[in-house]
Amino acid sequence: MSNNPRFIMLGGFLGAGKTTTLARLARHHQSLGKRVAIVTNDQATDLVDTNLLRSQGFEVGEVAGSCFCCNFNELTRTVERLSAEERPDLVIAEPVGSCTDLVATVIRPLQQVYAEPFDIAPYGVLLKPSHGLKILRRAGGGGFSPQAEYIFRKQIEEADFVIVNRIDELSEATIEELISLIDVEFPGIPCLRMSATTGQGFEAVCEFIDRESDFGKRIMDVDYDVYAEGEAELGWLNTQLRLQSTTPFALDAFLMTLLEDVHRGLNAQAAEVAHLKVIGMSNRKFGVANLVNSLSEPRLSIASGVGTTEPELVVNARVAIDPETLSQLIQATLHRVSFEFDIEISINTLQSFRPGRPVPTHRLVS
Ligand SMILES: Nc1nc2c(ncn2[C@@H]2O[C@H](COP(=O)(O)OP(=O)(O)O)[C@@H](O)[C@H]2O)c(=O)[nH]1
Ligand SMILES: [Mg+2]
Repeated sequence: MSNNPRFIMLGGFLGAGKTTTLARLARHHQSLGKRVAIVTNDQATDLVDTNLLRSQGFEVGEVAGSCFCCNFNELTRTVERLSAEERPDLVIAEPVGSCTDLVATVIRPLQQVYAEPFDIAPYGVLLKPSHGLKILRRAGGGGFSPQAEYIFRKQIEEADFVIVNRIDELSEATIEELISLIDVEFPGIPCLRMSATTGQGFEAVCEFIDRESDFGKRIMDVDYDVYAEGEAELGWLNTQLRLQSTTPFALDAFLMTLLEDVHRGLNAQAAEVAHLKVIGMSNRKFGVANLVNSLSEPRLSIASGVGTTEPELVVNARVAIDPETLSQLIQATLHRVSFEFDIEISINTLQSFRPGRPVPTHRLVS
């Protein structure tokens, strides 16, 4: 292996398990004595993932305001900031889950334009089984428009390898079906299976990521009109707020009640959830709840176990619904649940929008 920092990017749809996987990957490499820096990315500030990874003790730089591909220079500046004091051995990057064409707009430019050399790892894409099954079966009812499904497919097409995640929740028959659906539509792309939460299959993923070969070359045709329409189908919301109560309340119960109520509200409007997540933080303790599709239920992925009086919350929602409706629904639910828990709420920041048309800084197709 060269002495240049290794650049590992893990793609995949919203809620596929990217953050969970890269936290595991970062811990794994730290345990081998490596210095790891993580870069997160979003269309706006106040990211649950950044707060979550920092709460877990990782060094994290955030590229906020647009995706890596459209803000390539901010990606490289962020990596340079993370390298200012001590050069990392590894930079692990998580792109926005509605992005594709990342080989041409991030990996190739890192190799061909950026002056600092990186040792580029194979580009892995996590497959989200719940939406993946519906989309790849082409049976309809996937919850998203054909344009959003186009993005889902393009994400797989450019992967050096695909990881079917969440196998702890899948039967052997379903795993086999997913792998054969991928093989039929994207022949030749190696397909691994993993559970980012239990760690099953993780070792094989690490082995693949460590491979040295001519990776990051799967350049493809992309119709940017369809891509832009697919991204714009999603309503995006990021908000950061503070809760205040005179007596301690159970933070985890608040997070779950909030997501359950938002879920009910979105189901009433038949709005498909791509990813809805919330982190609550209080005195270095934190809890996280997630919902990754409309048919499942919210989960407390990390329990804080605390009673608290003044936690900070960050909520991120990516849902196939008009952003103004999403914003009103989430604000109304926040107020209702706070009232139920007898808590004062102050919303510090709130941004809600549809992602704009992707206009990459670079697009290298040769
Ligand atoms: N059961 C199960 N849940 C998972 C797995 N990987 C991720 N999750 C959960 O799925 C949700 C979304 O994961 P996250 O890593 O945030 O996805 P991202 O949007 O791709 O970064 C969280 O609640 C995770 O705890 C897995 O392998 N098995
Ligand atoms: Mg994430």
